Amino acid sequence: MRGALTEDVTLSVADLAGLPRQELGADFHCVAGWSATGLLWEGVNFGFVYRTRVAPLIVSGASISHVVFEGLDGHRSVVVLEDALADDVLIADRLDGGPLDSDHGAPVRLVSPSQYGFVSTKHLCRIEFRTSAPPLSDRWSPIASHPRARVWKEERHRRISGRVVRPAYRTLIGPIRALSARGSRTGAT
Ligand SMILES: Nc1nc2c(c(=O)[nH]1)N[C@H]1C(S)=C(S)[C@@H](COP(=O)(O)O)O[C@H]1N2
Ligand SMILES: [Mo]
Repeated sequence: MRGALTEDVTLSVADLAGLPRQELGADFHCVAGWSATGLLWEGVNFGFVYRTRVAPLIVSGASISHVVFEGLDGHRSVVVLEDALADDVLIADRLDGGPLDSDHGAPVRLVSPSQYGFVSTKHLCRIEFRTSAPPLSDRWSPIASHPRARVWKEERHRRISGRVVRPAYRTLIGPIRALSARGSRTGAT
């Protein structure tokens, strides 16, 4: 973990096992229309880690606004600090009673079930704490992801309303599921 901190913090998988554990029953919604229901996640509350390990190291006068979660495959999610500190945001290492498998983000992943799936970075390897929004690296795209991505507000995309794309995504659920089952996430953002 790094960013606007006086020093880097390293948290190993073993460290996580020793922190207060949280169980979280939740549904999970991909922005492209499919959902997984009734999941039981287990891990450490992100807010707990932030308050106990990160906050004491924030550079004096700095105010963290965004957190960037990075996966071993290069996937990145940018989360507004307020969203990251919600009660239901976990650094998870277990799902449905067993260790996370590689399909679902082993060894540890972020889980933020109130936000669309792309926020929940799998294979988490690095967390960066920022004092402003990182520059948008996306090429211009009509389906650029929404900065808050709150499911209850259907914040799927930055530029188009979630309700408008919903019917199109519905027709894609079948094909995307088939691709996902083969281990490819192409198009399934
Ligand atoms: N590292 C990494 N994390 C990722 C992704 C990814 O491609 N790489 N895809 C995201 C998207 S778009 C979704 S919907 C969920 C899917 O989680 P699952 O594979 O456990 O169903 O993971 C998210 N986290
Ligand atoms: Mo997704």
